[in-house]
Amino acid sequence: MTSGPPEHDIDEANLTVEAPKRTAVGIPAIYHALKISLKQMGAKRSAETLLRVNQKDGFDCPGCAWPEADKRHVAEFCENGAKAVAEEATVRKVTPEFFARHSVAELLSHDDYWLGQQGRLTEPMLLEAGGTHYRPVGWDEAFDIVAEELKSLASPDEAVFYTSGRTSNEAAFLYQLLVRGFGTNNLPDCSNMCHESSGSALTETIGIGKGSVSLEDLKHAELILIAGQNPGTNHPRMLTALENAKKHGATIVAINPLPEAGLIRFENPQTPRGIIGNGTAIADDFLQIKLGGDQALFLGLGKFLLEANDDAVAAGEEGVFDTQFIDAHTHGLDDYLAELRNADWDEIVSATGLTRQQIAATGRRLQASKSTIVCWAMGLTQHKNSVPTLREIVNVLLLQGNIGKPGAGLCPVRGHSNVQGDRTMGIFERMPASFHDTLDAEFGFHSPRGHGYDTVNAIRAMRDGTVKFFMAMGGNFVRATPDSEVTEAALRSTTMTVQVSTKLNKSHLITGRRALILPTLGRTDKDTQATGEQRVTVEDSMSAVHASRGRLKPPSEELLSEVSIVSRLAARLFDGRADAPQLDWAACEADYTQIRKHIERVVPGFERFEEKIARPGGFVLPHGPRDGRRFPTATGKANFTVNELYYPKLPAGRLLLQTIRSHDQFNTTIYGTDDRYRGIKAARRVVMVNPDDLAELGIGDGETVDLVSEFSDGLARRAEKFRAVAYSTPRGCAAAYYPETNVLVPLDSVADISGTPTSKSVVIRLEKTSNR
Ligand SMILES: Nc1nc2c(c(=O)[nH]1)N[C@H]1C(S)=C(S)[C@@H](COP(=O)(O)OP(=O)(O)OC[C@H]3O[C@@H](n4cnc5c(=O)[nH]c(N)nc54)[C@H](O)[C@@H]3O)O[C@H]1N2
Ligand SMILES: Nc1nc2c(c(=O)[nH]1)N[C@H]1C(S)=C(S)[C@@H](COP(=O)(O)OP(=O)(O)OC[C@H]3O[C@@H](n4cnc5c(=O)[nH]c(N)nc54)[C@H](O)[C@@H]3O)O[C@H]1N2
Ligand SMILES: [Mo]
Repeated sequence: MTSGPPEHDIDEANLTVEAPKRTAVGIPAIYHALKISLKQMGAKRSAETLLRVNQKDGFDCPGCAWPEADKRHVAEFCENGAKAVAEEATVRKVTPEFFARHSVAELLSHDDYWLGQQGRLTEPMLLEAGGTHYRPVGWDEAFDIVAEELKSLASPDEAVFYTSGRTSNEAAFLYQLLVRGFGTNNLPDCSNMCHESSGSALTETIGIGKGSVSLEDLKHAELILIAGQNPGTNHPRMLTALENAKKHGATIVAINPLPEAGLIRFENPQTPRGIIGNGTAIADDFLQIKLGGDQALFLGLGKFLLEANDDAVAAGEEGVFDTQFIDAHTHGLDDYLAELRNADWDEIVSATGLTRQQIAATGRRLQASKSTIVCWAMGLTQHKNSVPTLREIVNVLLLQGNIGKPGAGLCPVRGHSNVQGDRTMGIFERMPASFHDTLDAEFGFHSPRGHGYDTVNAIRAMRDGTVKFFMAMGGNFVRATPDSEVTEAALRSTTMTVQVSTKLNKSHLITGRRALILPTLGRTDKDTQATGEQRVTVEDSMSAVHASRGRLKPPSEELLSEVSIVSRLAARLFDGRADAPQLDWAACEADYTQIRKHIERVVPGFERFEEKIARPGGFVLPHGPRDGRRFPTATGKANFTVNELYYPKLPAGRLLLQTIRSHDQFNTTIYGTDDRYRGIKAARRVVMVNPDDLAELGIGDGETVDLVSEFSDGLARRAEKFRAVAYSTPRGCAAAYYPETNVLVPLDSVADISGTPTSKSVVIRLEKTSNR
């Protein structure tokens, strides 16, 4: 039934390449989900678990942040949700004996797949200075070690506290309080590498960094543009929503350098038709855009609408713009229109790699649509010009009044299941003054006001010796971050690294002088405290907050919840200090409703929190633009913006590399070795390249090459031994998987304004491996 972990690392020699699939999901998806789940959990635990994913009395799927539909299917799970659950609910265990058997050096020789597949962490472990092996350590001793280390720092700003996006609202709220009580705003999070560009662009233009649509809106949209997102793999349940939208007559346009399977055609395993039929064709049009060309595309779409508007007005017809909306709710139209008039079609065409006809066809769809939604993910947020790109999207939607009306709006599709909620709770290196004021009043202390480090600045600060202590609430910092070699050296130069984790990963092995692993409960685990079983809350991509309760017996009696870990550390660290936040940490640990009472008083939108999460499906947080076309920006209106056109320009013989997820991974967690929809099997070190580029570079399909990154700092960053695979992608644009390629992403190559690493545009050259 269940089977043990893999004995070997991935053998890249086993690579096979098949034709990419044209359809996503369907029966093979359920089959694959069950196969993985049976191996990790066995039949009984599989049934107990999978049937409770995203159900109203169950737990929130630890996978992506796509919202749950009101009318739930018996099993509201998808293949990748099932994999995420199996990964966490596995019966495999990493015990103290495991650490006694394997030295840190030996573990480090294994790949991410092997490490993650070993099972759940079961006991707190300590790596002493100069030690070769982790040894078990009691919780009390572990907290003492951390508290003493923190107290020994010359300044609280010498510490950074990272958060990944699975942490519950309750744990996140206490964690940021702990950190601010300690005296720093150094709270980088995975969002800095993810949707930070969305937050930056939306806060400035519409006054709130969150999406403005609901599932209901998607159902009633006339036009949906999906740009820079691969939902078939990363948000499979979104395909059900898109299928529904199609049933209601929506037109869907996919904008992507790669013809991703789910965007083309979708078979819904939850409906009989999906099982027997050919599925629903999702995209009506596919714009195979060049990497980084979306700013130019949306500029072109705005220009198209302006020209159509001019024509209509000249002919005495009704214009294309929603002038009522523009007059009442926006600011800056004239400057924007001047930008559009100045824009050059030839430049737009060459920046996008699309034809003028293709852009005009999408323009006509926009013109005809009374309600348009734009969805996006990492393909738009991880470029140098990501913030300007997203501002241009806002511009286009504002022209037609597509914000704050049914069936229309902005839809950034979030990654981690509670990454949006963590932000709402204050996990951010620069929260607004209003948050600090309320926090200080609630807890009778003075929180620091200076901005803290985001992820990239935290790495720089460790590298430069200004930060000496690193703690992570989940995640896998060393693998998720750019410039792996620089980041590894930065972490190694610290005096202590502390990882609160569920599963073994490389961040436990690339450590400061001393290191601690603090194992914790996951979403699926039952969380029992002094007053009984606890539930937590999470917020999805559409601002809906709901409760989540794990049901499974935790993998070890030794595990503490994230809330317990934070509370006990805080009690140790503050130990009666008069200037610390005034809070009964033990009472919060014993009863999470106490934490929710504080959240209710500090975070806007959480009034009657406990009562509202008792309702099935929870509640939706307020959102000015969505709820009433209220735009809390500096101008009090939605802002049109003017953005200098930027797009990547490649030197001859070079490629622009985007680093993406395969179908068998969740970020740095590798579930398996296949990227089924793209036809890549049994290996991960592949680089997908346009066949004409391969021919021009004199590289054969299947040949082994090194990827060499070229950046202005002149450093040679190299990822060795990748197989070149001919693939449908625009000329000059290549793709390979993350995290194997993070070594190529220069630390200083970040998006303007948001500081997000440019993981989707890395200039590389290919060198035949044998030539070295
Ligand atoms: N199963 C699974 N689910 C996940 C995750 C996972 O790893 N596995 N990760 C979660 C997280 S944290 C996140 S943030 C999301 C990520 O979800 P996605 O953003 O879908 O993930 P990526 O694999 O990075 O894919 C980026 C997509 O954008 C396209 N793209 C790249 N550059 C451009 C561009 O310049 N323009 C356009 N138009 N398109 C471009 C790529 O071809 C690809 O289709 O998924 C979440 N859900
Ligand atoms: N090159 C490149 N780099 C990227 C990206 C890219 O597209 N390309 N994408 C970026 C994006 S969008 C993101 S979001 C980041 C992801 O960055 P992270 O969030 O840091 O990475 P994950 O791989 O999601 O973290 C997995 C680890 O989290 C721990 N974990 C899982 N569940 C829990 C839990 O409930 N509690 C606790 N305490 N720990 C838990 C496990 O130990 C597991 O090993 O990576 C970024 N890096
Ligand atoms: Mo993400």
